[in-house]
Order: sequence, then structure tokens, then C-alpha cells
Amino acid sequence: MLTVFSEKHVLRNSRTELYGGELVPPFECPARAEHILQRVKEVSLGDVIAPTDFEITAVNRIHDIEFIHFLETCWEEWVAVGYSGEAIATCWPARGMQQQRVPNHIDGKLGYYALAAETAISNGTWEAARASVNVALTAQAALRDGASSAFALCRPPGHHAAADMFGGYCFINNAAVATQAFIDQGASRVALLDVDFHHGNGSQAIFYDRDDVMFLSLHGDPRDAFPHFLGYADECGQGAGQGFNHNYPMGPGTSFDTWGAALRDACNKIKKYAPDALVISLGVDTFENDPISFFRLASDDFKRYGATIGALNLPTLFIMEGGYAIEEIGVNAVNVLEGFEGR
Ligand code: Q9C
Ligand code: ZN
Repeated sequence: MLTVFSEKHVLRNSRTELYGGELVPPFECPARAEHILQRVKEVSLGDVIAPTDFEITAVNRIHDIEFIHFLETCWEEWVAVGYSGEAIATCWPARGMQQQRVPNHIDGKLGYYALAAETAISNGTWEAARASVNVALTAQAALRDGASSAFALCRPPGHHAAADMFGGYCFINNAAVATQAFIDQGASRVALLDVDFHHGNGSQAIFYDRDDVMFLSLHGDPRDAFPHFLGYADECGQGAGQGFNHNYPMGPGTSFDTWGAALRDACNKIKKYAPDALVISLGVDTFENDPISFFRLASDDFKRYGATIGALNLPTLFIMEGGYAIEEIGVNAVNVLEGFEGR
């Protein structure tokens, strides 16, 4: 399987994450991608190529122009008002407040466009996010050109990013942009399966009213896990999208038995949908030793479920999302790809 990787991921290197009331070194760090790349090479998964540059228009199919402009200019605006730390949202248009007007001050803009406060924007964040979506689009283009699968080793991740929101370590929704690319190239139906520990709130919101994209997500119950305000089982889509959104929230301590059964159910739905392509939001924070998550998958389980996805026999694009057990992230992510290939 082809892997697409950009060295520009290192430009996403913020110093701080607001966690437990402290500013700590971010869980979403450059070492993650390096470990995955190392494992890809170790098992000789296939060629590794750098991304080509795509026009921003591919991104604008999913994200609001003003939001993209905000991401591009946030850091310089933050520095311009004289702040010395990293750009972190501190206020929000909460219940009962005006939600439609974008403020002028960078504090207001951050609150408007942020879905959470843990994700600090710093110099280089935009450039890395741009490179990350180019990685996704380059891997997607490989499938367009006939490959049966490809691995987009994206960093930063994307599935929490909505049309006009960043957060949960995500800025541009790489999986959503790639999914839309399939549609724009003539696909009638695309399934987007999100196996990251966290609910893919951004992807769900983006495709919620559409029947040409089926979104399915297995994740920590929002009552107990980030992003907390989306991902319930009764969110089934709306309008034309009614019946094309499927959530599988699961509680603390969920084992592979339970998780694997949910995956099989999701795969049955995908099979019936008969999509032209399958996009996987591949997070491996479902691992038993992940520092911020609560599922109990072992490293071997990743290979097993990769095989389940492979049995669908669909053109499949893997997009890297989360996973924070740094030492094991390479083995776990690549185990899914090896399982998929029947190795
Ligand atoms: N107490 C991804 O995996 N904070 N994002 C969780 C835990 C945010 C995860 C707080 C986690 C975001 C792509
Ligand atoms: Zn996650």
C-alpha cells in the first residue's frame, strides 16, 4: 500500500495544551508521525511519497472561506495584539448569546471558531494543516488513478474540524475533504468510517444532511468522552441525510469483543450502502494504554479489525487521525493496514 507523508507536519509543534487546568506539552506531537513512518518502513508496507500541492478550492468544498482565512491569519493577529503565549480561545458564543456575528478582536474570533480550548494555535500551524490536507488529497488521487488502497499519514488530524470550527487537535477535516473529492470525481456514494476513539463530530456535521456520504463512527460515549456534545446513538442524519449517519457510543473499559461487534454492524451497513469508495478515519487511541482514552484494544486487535475492513473489498483510503501512546502508535496504526492487506 502506498503511503503519503509530508515532512511539513513538524511545523505543527505548539508548546502548550490546556489539560487538567495546566498548560502541558501537547499529546498531539510531531513524534507521533515519525513513529508511524518508521513502522511503515520497518514492515515494507510500500512506497512512501511526498504530497503534491492542491488548490485551496478542494478545501473550500468543505470549509467556509472566512474560517480558512481565520486559520491562515490567526497567529499574526494574535502576535499583533501583543500576546506572548500561544493562541487559545477563552470565551464562546454560549447559549443565549449572539452566534452569527464574527467579532473583530482575535479573542472574539478564536471563541467563534474554536470548539474547545485545548488546541493552541502557534506559528506554523496553518502551513502544517495545509500540508496535511495535501497528504490526504494526494492519497485520494492515487485511488482515483486506480490504486485499490492508500494510506494518508496526516498530521495534524482532522475529524473534529467542522465547516467553520477547529479544535480537538484538528484544523482542516482531511477525511471530509478527501471524501468530497471522490464525490466531485463522480462517485455516487462514499462511506466514511471513523474508528478513532473520539466521535468525529466535524465529519458528522459536514455530511449530516446528505445521502451521498454515509458517516459511521465508533467512539467513547459522549457522556464520558470528548467532544461531549455530539455522538449519541440517536443522531441519525436529517433531511436527505436521514438514515445515513450511524453512531456507536461505547462506555469506559470497552473491550475488543464489544468494539469488534460494533465494527461488524457498521461494516454490514456499509456493504448494503454499496459505496464507490470507503474512507477510514484511522485513530488508534482505542488502544488499551492510550493516555487520554478508555477503550481496551490490544495491538493484535488492530490487525484483526483491519482484516474486517479489508473483507469489504472496497477501494479504501486510510486517513490518520488520533492515537497518543507514542511508543506503540506505529505498530498499532500499521497493524490495521497489514490486517487490511491480509498480511
Ligand atoms: N480529558 C483526536 O484524537 N481533549 N483528538 C480530551 C481529555 C481533546 C482528541 C480531554 C482530545 C482530542 C484527533
Ligand atoms: Zn481521537
